[in-house]
Amino acid sequence: MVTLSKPVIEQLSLPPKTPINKMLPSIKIPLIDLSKPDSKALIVKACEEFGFFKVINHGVPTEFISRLEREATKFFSLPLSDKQLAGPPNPYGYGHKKIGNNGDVGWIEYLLMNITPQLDLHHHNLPSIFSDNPMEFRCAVEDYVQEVRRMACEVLELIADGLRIQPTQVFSKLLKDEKSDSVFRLNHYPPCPSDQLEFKNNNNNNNNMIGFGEHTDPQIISVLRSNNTCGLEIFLQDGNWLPVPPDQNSFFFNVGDSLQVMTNGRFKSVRHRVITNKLKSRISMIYFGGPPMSERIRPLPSLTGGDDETSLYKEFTWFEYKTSAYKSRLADNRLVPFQKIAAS
Ligand code: GA4
Repeated sequence: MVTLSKPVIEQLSLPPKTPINKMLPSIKIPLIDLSKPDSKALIVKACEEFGFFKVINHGVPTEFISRLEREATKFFSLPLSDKQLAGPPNPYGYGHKKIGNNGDVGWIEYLLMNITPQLDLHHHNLPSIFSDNPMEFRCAVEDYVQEVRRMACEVLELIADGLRIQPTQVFSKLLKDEKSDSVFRLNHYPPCPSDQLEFKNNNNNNNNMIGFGEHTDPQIISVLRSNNTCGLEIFLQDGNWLPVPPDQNSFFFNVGDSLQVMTNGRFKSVRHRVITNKLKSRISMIYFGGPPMSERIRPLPSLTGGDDETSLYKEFTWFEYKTSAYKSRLADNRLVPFQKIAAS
C-alpha cells in the first residue's frame, strides 16, 4: 500500500504559481557584440522579438561617454533658475516634471536638444549657463553625438543587409542627411521618496514612482546610455514589464515607430518606461535618430513585395507624424491614425 507522508491535499495540489517578477530573469535582453560576424542576424531577430537590444564592443570612446556624463551632472547640479535659462522644452530646452504639452508628468528633469549632422547648438542659451567654460558642454555633446550617430548608422546598415534591402543605406542615409530631424536628450531622475503620490505607478504593486511614463519613440531608432542606476523597463509581448539591468559601458537600442512602419510591422517599436529609485540618481543620454521633416515614411517596397495591398500603413511625412505625436499623450499608440483599416 502506498502511504502518503504529507497531507493528500498538499501532495496533489499544484505548486504555488511563481510570482511574475521571479519568472522574468529567464528572459534575457538580446546582446549584440558588434565585433562578431553573427551580429547582423541577431539584430534582426532582436528587432522582431523585442524591438530592443543591448550593444557591446561598439567602438564609442569611453572618454566621450564619461566626459558627457560629467557635463550633464554639472548641468543638473545648477540652481533651477540657471537651468531654466536654457528655455522651456517645447520642443527644445530644459524641462522639469512636465513631459510634452498634454499633461504628462514624471519624476524627472531633462534637457532636449535639436541636433543635425552639422550640429549647431548656437540657438540654445547653453553657453551662457556654462559661463566658466561655455565650449566644454557643447564639445562634449558634439563628440558624443557624432560617435553615437556613426554607431547607429552601422547598426541600421546591418539591419538593412539582414533584411536583404538594397541599398543598405536606406535607413542610415536618413540620419546622415544634413536635414535629419534628430533629437538628443539628457535625463536626470533624482532619488524619489515613496510618498510622491502624483508619480505613483499604478501598473505594478510595488512602491516605485514613475520617472518617465510608458511610451514608444516616434523616430527611427533610439540609442540610450545610462549610469549604473536601474529603472528602465521594456514591455514584452506577453504583457509583462521586463526590468533592464543597467550597464554604463553598453548602449541600448530601441526600434521607433517610423522603423516599425518602414518594415511594415515586421519590427515592433518597443513600449518602455523608467521607474525611479529611492536612493540613487539615474542619468541617461539618448540619441533619437529621425528623418528629415519632408521625408515620406511608408513600408519599403521590398518588404511588401511592391504590392500596396499588403502595406499596413498609410504613407505620411515625418513632419505629419511629428505634428500628430506632439498632440498625443505619452502612453497613446501614435500609429493608430496611420494604420490602414483591414478590409472586412
Ligand atoms: C518620446 C521620445 C523622445 O523623448 C521625445 C519625446 C517628446 C517630449 O518629451 O517632448 C514627446 C514623446 C517623445 C512622444 C509624444 C509627445 C512628444 C512627449 C509627448 C507627450 C523627445 C520625442 O520625440 O517623442
